[in-house]
Amino acid sequence: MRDFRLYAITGENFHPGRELADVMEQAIIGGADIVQFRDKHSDPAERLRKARSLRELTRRYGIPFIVNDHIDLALEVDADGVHLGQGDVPLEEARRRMGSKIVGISTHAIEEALLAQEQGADYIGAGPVYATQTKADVVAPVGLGYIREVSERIGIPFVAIGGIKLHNADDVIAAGATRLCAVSEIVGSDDPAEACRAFIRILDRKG
Ligand code: 3NM
Repeated sequence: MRDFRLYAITGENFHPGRELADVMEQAIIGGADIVQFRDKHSDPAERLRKARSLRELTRRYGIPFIVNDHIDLALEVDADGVHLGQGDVPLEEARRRMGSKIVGISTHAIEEALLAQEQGADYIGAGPVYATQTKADVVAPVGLGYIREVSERIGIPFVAIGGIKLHNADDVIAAGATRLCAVSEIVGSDDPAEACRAFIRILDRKG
């Protein structure tokens, strides 16, 4: 897959009154170079409408579009890939259905990361690095130690996620992350473009 640095995930209830695609367009303008549609609450029709609008948006900007969990939806809107949780569809089944498209998976322990790599994931999420309010029933924070471990032992791309903010991004990068993912710090911001620019400045400083 094409590499990326700043992974923006949609949030629910973070942008009242703002259209989802407009918020994500601001994120892209600021430097987000991959977008995931994560939606746990919309009804199917609303979910399809949002997914279509984000597909159109990401295509216009030429960046990958990933759908969380819903393989049918990913295929229906011709997304570039799907992102799985540990409790979702098994990775091998997702691979079968997605073919050469991107399949990513969240991991919270090195055993999960090694298995994902062995099973052919294109990338993994590594987290939650810090406590997060954004994901319900997420495991306890894994801390920077997990980022260090993944950076040393995993060969496929990994993106750090969970409680990543502008004020702690430097520490996450120092632990070995070269790709960051944030939900609330981007879509919860009054100015998602500026939040992304600030993340990119931090990523640029690295090294
Ligand atoms: N996945 P925020 S943490 C969607 O650890 C998600 O797998 C996680 O939101 C994982 O940037 C998380 O607002 C939520 O903390 C991240």
